[in-house]
Amino acid sequence: MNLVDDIKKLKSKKKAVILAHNYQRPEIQDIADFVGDSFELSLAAANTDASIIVFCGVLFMAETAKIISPLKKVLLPDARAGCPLADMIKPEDVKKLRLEYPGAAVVCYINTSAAVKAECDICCTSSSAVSVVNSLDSDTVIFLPDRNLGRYVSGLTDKKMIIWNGYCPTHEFLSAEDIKKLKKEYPAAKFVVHPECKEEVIKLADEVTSTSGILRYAKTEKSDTFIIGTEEGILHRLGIENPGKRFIHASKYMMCQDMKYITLDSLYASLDKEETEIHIPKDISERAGATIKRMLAAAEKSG
Ligand code: CIZ
Repeated sequence: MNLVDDIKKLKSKKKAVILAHNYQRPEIQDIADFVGDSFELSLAAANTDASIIVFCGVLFMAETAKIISPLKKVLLPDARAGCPLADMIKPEDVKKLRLEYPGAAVVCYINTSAAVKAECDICCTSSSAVSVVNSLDSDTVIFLPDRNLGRYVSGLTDKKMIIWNGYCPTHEFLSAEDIKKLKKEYPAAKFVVHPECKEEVIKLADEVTSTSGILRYAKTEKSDTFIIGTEEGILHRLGIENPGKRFIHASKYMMCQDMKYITLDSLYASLDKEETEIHIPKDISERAGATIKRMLAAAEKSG
């Protein structure tokens, strides 16, 4: 017997479902029932009959799944798997911003804690950020916590944007110099980048999009070589879904340690002991849920 078989057995015995983010280790993606971005995974969690969801991702993602499916048991296999970007803003910061900019709408990126989401008006993902901001009645928008995504959105809206100064350390690593070098080496390659990257990098891109957008772009774009500007985990799925195409990772430093805490060992232990269970106080869960539901309503409206 090996660990993969043991996990599969335990999963079916406990009627659990395993969800893995696009940035997870290859072996975790391979054993998962669904692989996707945080929002796709939360929807998968809501649509499953399984009563136990093992969320192989980071804390804010597991929290989002729990908010959407409060009656299900949501497990995060390694309690250390956090998000430095999400940790760059606290609920008190949002309260202060509201006092400073009365009347401004508050938009939070999905990379925020449940407690921060509870203080905001509407949530967004990297793929819905522009349409969410443009859907608001208010002329002034507070956008948090990612400064790079905020700056990117500000170029595609007439709203006055107040942008929190947070950033994802993994995406911040990538420089324009790295890309210029790679473009020289692979002149025919398309460069596709995540909007959490710096402005100087985004300016060089052929396409700026979320992880699910990167996966779609690689499938539909005619080119056979791509430079990928996001966390390395996505290269596994890109390779599987696009035989014959070549994917060059933009920087070996774009590796999220938090995502990599989850291993086959910690996944097995999590299923076995049913740890670490996500608990969110009812009041926070309800208010954060309303923030997420407003994003869904905005997406439905914009088609
Ligand atoms: O929402 C996600 O999963 C994140 C953090 C990034 C993305 O673009 O998918």
